[in-house]
Amino acid sequence: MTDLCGIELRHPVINASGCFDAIEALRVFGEGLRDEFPFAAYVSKTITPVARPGNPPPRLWESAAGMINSIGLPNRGLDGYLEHDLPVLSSLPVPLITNVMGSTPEEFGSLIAALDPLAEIAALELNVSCPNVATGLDIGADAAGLRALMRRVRPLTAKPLIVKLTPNTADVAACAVAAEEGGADAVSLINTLRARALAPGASGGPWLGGGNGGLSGPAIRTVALAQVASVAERVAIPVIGIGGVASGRDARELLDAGARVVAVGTESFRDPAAGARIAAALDD
Ligand code: RRO
Repeated sequence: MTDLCGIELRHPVINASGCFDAIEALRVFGEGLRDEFPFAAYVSKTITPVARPGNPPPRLWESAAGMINSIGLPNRGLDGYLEHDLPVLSSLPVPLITNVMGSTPEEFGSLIAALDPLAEIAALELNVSCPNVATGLDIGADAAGLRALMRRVRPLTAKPLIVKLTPNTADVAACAVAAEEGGADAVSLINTLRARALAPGASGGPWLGGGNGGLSGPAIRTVALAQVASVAERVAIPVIGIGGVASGRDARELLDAGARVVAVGTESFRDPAAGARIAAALDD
């Protein structure tokens, strides 16, 4: 058993937000998925107060050893999440972590206040690190912004608050310390690294409809390892290590660097059962 801020996990492998659509997976793989659910907790895709269509296509680019996305937070908004997603996600056989994002501390606060009474949500993850919208990034890239955010949201819930840090900052450990001092129960890192893919041909413009995007996959694993190690040295709260994990060995390296839990992101697109495979390999 792994303890993540009071939540009991049957192994230390969870999904990275946005990288495993459990509702779609249930439709494709059937109810049997519940018996062999690949993750020890389920983290939802980020929700925002109001529904968003997401960025224009193209939204993905395959890079060397990775992928650049500019999805742009498409989601049904809080009301749509409560009506359509939560009933299914809360029926999964693992604890549910709901990932939220606002463009101001007040917007984060309105989401947290609305979700706080819901017993089916075990923890909340604050996405202060999406590279694909102008807002959000600023809050998470700087310790002062994180302190202001935590001051606003911490009093609103007793649920565990996980702060998902951005790697696109000069001093990620300082941001982690600010989150911890503000009352965060855990930090998760890394989100994607800001990146750009160029359109093929002569135009030379960005390929992705949203302009820049976020790089994920094996290409960022060693960056994640360095950032997780530097954060784990500086905070006492649990660290969720994310970034290019594709094997038990990759997961073990993040755990050895100080992560309590690891999250699988891009690898789940290649192998939807990756979480179970990686958790089993950790036992070997
Ligand atoms: O939706 C996205 O474009 C997105 C999000 Br919310 C995020 O946190 N990280 C990312 O790479 N893409």
